[in-house]
Amino acid sequence: MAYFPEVPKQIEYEGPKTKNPLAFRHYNADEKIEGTSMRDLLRFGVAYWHTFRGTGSDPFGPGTAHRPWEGATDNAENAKKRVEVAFEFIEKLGAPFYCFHDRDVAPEGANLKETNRILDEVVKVLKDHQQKTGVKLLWGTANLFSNPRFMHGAATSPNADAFAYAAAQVKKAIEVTHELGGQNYVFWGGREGYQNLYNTDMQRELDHLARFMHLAHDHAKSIGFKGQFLFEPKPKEPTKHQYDFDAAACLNFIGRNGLDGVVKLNIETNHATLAGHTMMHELEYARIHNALGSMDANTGDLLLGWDTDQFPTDIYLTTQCMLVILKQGGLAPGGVNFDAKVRRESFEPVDLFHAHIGGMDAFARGAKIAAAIRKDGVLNNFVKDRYSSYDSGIGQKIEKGEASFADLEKYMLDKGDVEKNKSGRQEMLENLINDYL
Ligand code: XUL
Ligand code: CO
Repeated sequence: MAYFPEVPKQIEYEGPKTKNPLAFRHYNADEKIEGTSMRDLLRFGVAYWHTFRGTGSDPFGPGTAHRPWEGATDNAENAKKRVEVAFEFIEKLGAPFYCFHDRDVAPEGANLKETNRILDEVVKVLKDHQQKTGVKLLWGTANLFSNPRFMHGAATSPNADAFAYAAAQVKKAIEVTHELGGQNYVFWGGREGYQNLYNTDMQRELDHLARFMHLAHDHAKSIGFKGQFLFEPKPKEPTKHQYDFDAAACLNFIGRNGLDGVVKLNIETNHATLAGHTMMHELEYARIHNALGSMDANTGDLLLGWDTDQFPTDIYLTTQCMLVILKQGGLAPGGVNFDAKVRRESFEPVDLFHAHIGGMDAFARGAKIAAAIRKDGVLNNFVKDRYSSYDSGIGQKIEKGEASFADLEKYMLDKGDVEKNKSGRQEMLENLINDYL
């Protein structure tokens, strides 16, 4: 059965001149960038929650999305049928990966036991489709935020029962991620944060969150799950203050709680900008700490201050992302997951294709541009030269730890003043980047 009859069997690469909206202009899976195929460099993932569960609802009205395959009830049968829809979509698009929360793929039952049983049923179908299509699971995660039991949070809830339920749920989610060959497991805070410090013991909540992660890691080890754990920063929404605020806050949490090397980061564009950072900043901050694991690709809106999760189309943005990703030599075992949703007004199934094709092309183009910039070495050479005063003389001594404050004082007393500063040439470099677009 074809759920997307107006879409050909395979979205093909037709090159930049094509007028076909259901074709790639830049994403050419086998074409190599810096020696790696685009398929293996970009490792695109489709987000089950937005693409197959998104309804287009907003606080002012119910969903608008026209999804003819959806039944009226959210039961196991529907969930299994939806897997067929999902895999038809992913296969036609040619994305190698998908990502899900437990509750995206399977609904809750009357109690935890039944919920787990339904999940197992759906996981069988997912596994079957993965085998048939070759589509792989980039990461799994657990939804610890939608059900009212998590009204105060999950691992950071003041209610120990909520912690226990969340633990049981994550245990199961790691197990099914393992069963499906998932290459990573994501922790996004959900409601792990607070609205008001008058009613919050921040110390205990943070300790509980650390305990939770260690327990998750212990369990992963005990079942032989070798996937990478990823923590996903986000500063606000749904709580006023999320504990996983940004890359720096997450890395501080990871380092302070003995989770170094155990947990890396999944960086999301709209979360970066909500935290007052550029995406490039967040990616680079994670990279220099050896913690850049994966990314959730999307974009916010300059005029709107919330998590709009739009598909990325801005070539500057994707070029900046790819400059960092290429510097790291790729994201594997992570990837580029489109944590993005079509607008409420784009309600037809084919809009899901237009959105993903645009996002994939934007990243492919950004990758080519970033590779060209790197090939010419202009930025690299400029930065290298800018710091060259540390390559010899007093700078080298500072970096090697061979100069004390007294030595530096003597050096400056002898010299009298700073010799010369060089221009940062910001505008020249910005012009130069435009040459490559
Ligand atoms: C929420 C968000 C999540 C995570 C996974 O803003 O980004 O969908 O990516 O829980
Ligand atoms: Co995300």
